[in-house]
Amino acid sequence: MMRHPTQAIAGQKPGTSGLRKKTRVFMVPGYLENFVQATFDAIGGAEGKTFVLGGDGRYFGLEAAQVILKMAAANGAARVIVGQGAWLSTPAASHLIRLRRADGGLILSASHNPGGPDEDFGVKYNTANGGPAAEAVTEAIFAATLEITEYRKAETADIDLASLGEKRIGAMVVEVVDPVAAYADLMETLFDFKALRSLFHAGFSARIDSMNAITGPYAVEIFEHRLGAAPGSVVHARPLPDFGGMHPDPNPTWAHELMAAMMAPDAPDFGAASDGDGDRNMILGRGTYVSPSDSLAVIAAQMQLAPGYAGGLKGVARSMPTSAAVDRVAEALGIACYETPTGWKFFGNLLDAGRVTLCGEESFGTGSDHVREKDGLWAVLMWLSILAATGKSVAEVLAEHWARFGRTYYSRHDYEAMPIATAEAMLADLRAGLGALAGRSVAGLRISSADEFAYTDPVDGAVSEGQGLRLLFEGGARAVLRLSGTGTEGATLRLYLERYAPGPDGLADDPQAALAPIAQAVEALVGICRRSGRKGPDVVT
Ligand code: G16
Repeated sequence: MMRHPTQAIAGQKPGTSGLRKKTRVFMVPGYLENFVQATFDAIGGAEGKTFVLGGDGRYFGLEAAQVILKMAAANGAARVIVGQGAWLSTPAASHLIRLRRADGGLILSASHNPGGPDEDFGVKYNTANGGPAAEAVTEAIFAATLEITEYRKAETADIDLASLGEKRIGAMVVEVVDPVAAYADLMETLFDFKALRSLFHAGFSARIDSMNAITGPYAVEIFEHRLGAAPGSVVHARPLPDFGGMHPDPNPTWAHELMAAMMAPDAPDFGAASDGDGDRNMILGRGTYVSPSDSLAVIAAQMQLAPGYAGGLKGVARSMPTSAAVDRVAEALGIACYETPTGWKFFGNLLDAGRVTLCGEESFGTGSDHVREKDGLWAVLMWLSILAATGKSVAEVLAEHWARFGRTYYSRHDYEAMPIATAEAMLADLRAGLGALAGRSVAGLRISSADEFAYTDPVDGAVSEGQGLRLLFEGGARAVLRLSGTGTEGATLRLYLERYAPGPDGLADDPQAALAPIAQAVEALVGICRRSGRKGPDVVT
């Protein structure tokens, strides 16, 4: 074991989901080491503990895994369970932590951000419940990064992570496991694989786009091998260190190949895309895009069709910027609906306390209490289960949902890589004027209330402030503005727009047209384009 003197490095503050930086920043000697040591220090040391380790296969992941293994050994860990090749999707890592009763896990990913030497890398610590560390833990990690004076790392050759089985670094066991098997088995316990096999057997066609990232091997095993989808149904199935140049963010902008295929006349029945680490999903039908907020609401309404959820839902939770579509389902079902800040970590306590079964976010995240992360392939299996049980198309399922509950038009507009000062000034000005907005009309819309979202965790009472600026308009339309906590370049300003149409008329409008008056009112008030010189958003979901 070697003790290495080190010095605090500024800026190692975990964001919405772990520490994300440019890969080259992580590659600077000592950078990763400092953060990992700070993590061990913040959780009371690694002595005698068991951890899960893996990531989405992106550039520098293997090297980072070797560093972490040597550091875990030097810090006295008893065992590290690693996915073969240092591969684990985020939901699979969450499952392994729970299944193996590990003390925690380290996930090597920058999620939906591109990968490669000039792109992004990230490290996230998950706790024993399988979920992202709560804010108290990430704050303790950040505090430890500021106090660090040394890190510990075993001086030893790299461990063979290509072959399965148990290896050792000194007294610590390194257990290399199949990254896919346990996760695929878990899915079999939640969904009726026999019914899904019959669906594919009857000629149902799907295009599952893994975006050259980690879900490839999982999707091939589950959809092609276990469910009998036609070979080749999973595209971009091989995880590549740079994702083959793809930006593995499952939204209409970045998953444009899939969008084009699904909007073509010969489109398959169903389409879906995953992100880098497999926790996000985008759902499509032939000629149909399902907004994530709608996907959450549809799943809430139909989840009991899957055997794992036949007993019904305890409650649902959504992040504040996610549309209220699921709230209407919760009301109809007579179950609780919680509104949390952005970040899956805020669902952890609700799931652990048994208050909710289903959680979701507008940022293409959906999941249940089977793990403590959002789970992209789970959402795909849930949609397939709904289609198999109802015999309906994606478009029909959506239309029927809107006819029953009304439609919540929804869109998110992202302005990426803005100068930080410009983005912060816009929000600061809006914040400063919030108190005077109620009753004011902008661009023909009257503001009924305006505030900044704060959250008190109903389980442990923890308070999170500054979680997004909200503008409510008369008639129930809403705009939310906040800065992303996951970007690595400048600031990403997110503008979330929504408007409820109760039906029966006006359920089939174009979402951007339906939301344009709200976007115009925000522009008049905040001046995102005016003040930044931008012509429009970079990403529209
Ligand atoms: C992470 C979080 C999500 C969050 C998303 C966007 O997802 O886990 O809860 O909604 O980032 O956050 P922000 O708006 O702050 O960028 P992922 O898939 O990147 O881990």
